[in-house]
Amino acid sequence: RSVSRTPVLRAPRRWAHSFPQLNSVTEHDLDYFRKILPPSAIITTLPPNPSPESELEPFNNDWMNKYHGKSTTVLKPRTTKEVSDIVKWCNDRHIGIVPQGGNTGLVGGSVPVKDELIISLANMSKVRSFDDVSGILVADAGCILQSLSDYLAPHNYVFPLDLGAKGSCQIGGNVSTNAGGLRLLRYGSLHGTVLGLEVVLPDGTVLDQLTSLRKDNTGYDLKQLFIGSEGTLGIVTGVSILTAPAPQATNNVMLALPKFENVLPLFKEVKRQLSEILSAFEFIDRRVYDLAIKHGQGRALDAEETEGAECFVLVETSGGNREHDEQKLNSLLESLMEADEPLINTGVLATSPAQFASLWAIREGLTEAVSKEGKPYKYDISVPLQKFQEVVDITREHLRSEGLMREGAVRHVVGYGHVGDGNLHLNVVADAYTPEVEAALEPFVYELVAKYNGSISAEHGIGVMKTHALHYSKNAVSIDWMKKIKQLFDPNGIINPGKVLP
Ligand code: FAD
Ligand code: 2HG
Ligand code: ZN
Repeated sequence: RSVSRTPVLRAPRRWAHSFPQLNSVTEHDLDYFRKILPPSAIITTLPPNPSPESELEPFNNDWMNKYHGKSTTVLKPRTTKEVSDIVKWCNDRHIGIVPQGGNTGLVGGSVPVKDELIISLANMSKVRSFDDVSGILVADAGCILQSLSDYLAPHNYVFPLDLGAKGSCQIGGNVSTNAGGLRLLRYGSLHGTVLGLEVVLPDGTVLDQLTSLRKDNTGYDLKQLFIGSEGTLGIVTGVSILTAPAPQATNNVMLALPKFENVLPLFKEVKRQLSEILSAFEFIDRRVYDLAIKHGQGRALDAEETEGAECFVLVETSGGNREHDEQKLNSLLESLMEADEPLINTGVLATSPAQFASLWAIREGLTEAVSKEGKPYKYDISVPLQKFQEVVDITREHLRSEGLMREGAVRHVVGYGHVGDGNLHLNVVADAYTPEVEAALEPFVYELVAKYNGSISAEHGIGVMKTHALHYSKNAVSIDWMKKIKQLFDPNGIINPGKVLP
């Protein structure tokens, strides 16, 4: 395979980092928090009764253990009123706040930069209402995604969002990151499915936009500002969302491809033949497939079946009639296998619920597999589909030319992602997070993305990881208006300081 020339590096345009002047939480603040919260909702290392540091650790360190905060205090309010009282106090006292959901974010947005107060939504986890005619669900922001899916199942509805972190991530965190996930191809983004939000603004005011209307053209759609703003404009406390009728039949098949070049013609053919029942089309390169198997994510396909495969595609169908869907899928497989120049080596069709789950486990387990293998540098990018493999190969070649593809530095460069959404997850698995590896990767990867007119964040967000690189995907006028919006909502800069904006 030919590897294109590496792009010419330009010096990164860095904005001065604008972390506001903020105060630390004191015993005086705790006296106030104790008036509104029970002892079980406060974890603090401050006197007079300090909790052990270990209790704060899961809140101060992110999922990858890459970003580390130094917060002394975590509060777990139970109601919107309690959130509002805490935020108002912090705004008056200029105390920084980090809103935290399941802490599964992958860009360091959910942990403090310094010693900001952490407000965890974990104690706000009730379903407020569900209408089984419209499918509209209203829930507290701290509801865990999996528990919402479980709640909907007996009503024959599904949540329009699904992702590997579903066992820990919260709907408030999903909305705040505008999470994409595995069902976006079918149900679209949260910008479309979220109908209303309840948000505590940085001065403590409760913005109640928790409507359950499908249509509402009454001026500015304020809720959209909070979807994907990563907790920098307010704390989401309630979410109203349109869920979908559960499909009557779901099937999946893992396709092994001899070469990457077949992915796009395959995508075209799969879309043409499966049309309305296609619900996922996920790309997995060979190296990351092998890591998934090595680290026990899903059951390995037959070695013979995967021999010579350069990559894999997981296709899922969701439809209304099992017989009809299976017929479509079978005839797709037949036509693919019988073509003069087959696009696939083989396809493994799930024939039982356990096999269906196991095929998904391979895909959903990739993130965990790379984390078990080493320290992953994650680049969650939008690039033209035909460039997916090129980006992975160029990055590997670049690291090789820098002398970093070796033991003690970088172990693997892998790619996987949501083909249907044009979203590649480029993961560079290193032995450790080091300035040397980071300097080789950044701005190299961002320059590459810019060359393809892509986005430096397709779904994980900017967090603290990419604030300095925002300009690769947003022009100066856009960044200027983002700053004005931040200033308008949060003039004291207390909510999630140091995140998103340069
Ligand atoms: P957190 O990590 O706690 O927070 C994320 C950001 O949102 C932070 O900036 C935080 O301050 C803010 N925030 C959290 N809750 C609130 C709130 N109530 N109000 C205001 N701000 C808030 N992401 C995808 O898009 N697609 C995927 O397929 C996907 N798969 C993943 C798989 C794994 C195994 C892991 C570990 C992560 C994955 N992610 C994925 C990333 C992550 O799960 C999502 O970003 C998720 O939406 C974060 O939710 P959370 O509750 O964990 O939020
Ligand atoms: C996924 O699609 C998630 O699995 C995580 O967005 C991607 O691990 C990653 O880089
Ligand atoms: Zn993803």
